[in-house]
Amino acid sequence: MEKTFAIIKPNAFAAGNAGKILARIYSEGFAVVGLKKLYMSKKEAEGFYHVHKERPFFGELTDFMSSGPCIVMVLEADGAIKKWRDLMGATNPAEAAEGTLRKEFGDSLEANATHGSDAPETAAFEISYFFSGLEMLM
Ligand code: FUP
Repeated sequence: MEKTFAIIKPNAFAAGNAGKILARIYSEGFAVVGLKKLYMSKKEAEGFYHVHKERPFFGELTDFMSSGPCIVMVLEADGAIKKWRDLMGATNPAEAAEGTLRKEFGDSLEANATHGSDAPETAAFEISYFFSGLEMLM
């Protein structure tokens, strides 16, 4: 079994779509091994997205991620990293396929409803950034 890190981003949380997204997570067969609501500070968002710090959109992206509460999660499944990225769809909701979360709940490239780790190394960093071992006991 593989673990990945996921976020229900501030736009999806504020729109009241967290329940629908969680229902999809369960119906697609993920185990939710960690879950909490938090309201990231700007500094916390900058630390999370540090790999993008030289990119032109870093300031706006971290403003958005610290603009309201979100739900952070650790999901487990066979091939969880790819499985979750497939369920999310393309980064830009305008390009995401029918049936994907970003197509249904995304508002823009930045406010694209969900986040998911893109590789085992990023999953390990992102999980440890938000969760302790105690918070993932099953
Ligand atoms: P993804 O792995 O699908 O989340 O996409 P990226 O790592 O390419 O992008 C990270 C975050 O930056 C996404 F939430 C989308 C956002 N982004 C922008 O806001 N503007 C851009 O031009 C590109 C990405």
